Amino acid sequence: MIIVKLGGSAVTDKSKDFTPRLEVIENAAKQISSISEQILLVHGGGSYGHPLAREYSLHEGFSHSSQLSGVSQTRYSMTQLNQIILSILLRHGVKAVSVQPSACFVCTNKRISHRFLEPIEGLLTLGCTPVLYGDVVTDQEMGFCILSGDQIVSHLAGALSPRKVIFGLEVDGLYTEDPRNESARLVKDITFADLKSISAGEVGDVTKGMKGKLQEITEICGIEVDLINLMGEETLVKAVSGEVDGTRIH
Ligand code: IP8
Repeated sequence: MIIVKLGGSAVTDKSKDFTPRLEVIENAAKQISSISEQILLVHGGGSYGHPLAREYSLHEGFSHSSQLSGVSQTRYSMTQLNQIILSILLRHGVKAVSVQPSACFVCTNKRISHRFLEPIEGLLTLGCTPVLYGDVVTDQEMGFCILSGDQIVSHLAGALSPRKVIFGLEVDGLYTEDPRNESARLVKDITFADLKSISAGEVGDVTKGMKGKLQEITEICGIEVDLINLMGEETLVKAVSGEVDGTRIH
């Protein structure tokens, strides 16, 4: 089994609220439909999750009842993105089944502390492709919090021991520094121990962008993690077959 994260910056246009990148989702779905190995999918929030979460300060937990409308709207919005992705996967013949993360995970101070994985395990046993996403979940200390798709991936990697984990991004992989800097170089191969040497940015997302992603990847230690560009042709299929066109972390 392989866990694949469809990054929110890749599957949505982050410059326009509530705008999916249909061609990127199509490209991913087409590749997923051609992979015979079992896949568990998790997608990020992009412009369906982060602007609302920021507007209502959902990442800071409950402080005022005015935030509750933000909880409802963000949940609703993430479900809409999830349905768009599901509809494209189904059209490509993938046996995709949506799983609501806020019904499977509870956090304490923003980290998963309780989980109910039987529905996910059951779907995998049947041969289905569970599709989870970053969500607003109950937090036993903070009332609620934002649970990133990346934390879901690292948690499920620990619980379900996939053969590998693939993060699909809107850039080619991990860079030595912010890829917008001219001096940034793509890292093709790196060990978990050397990840500390990478200075990643945390701008944009309520879940800390690439910096947050690297923190979660560090937790996966022991299972190969590949970072690929989701816009690239066949990058997902190639990573599954071991030909990583991006960054391989081991
Ligand atoms: O894009 C965040 O998930 P991520 C989800 O995987 C929300 O960090 C609701 C902002």
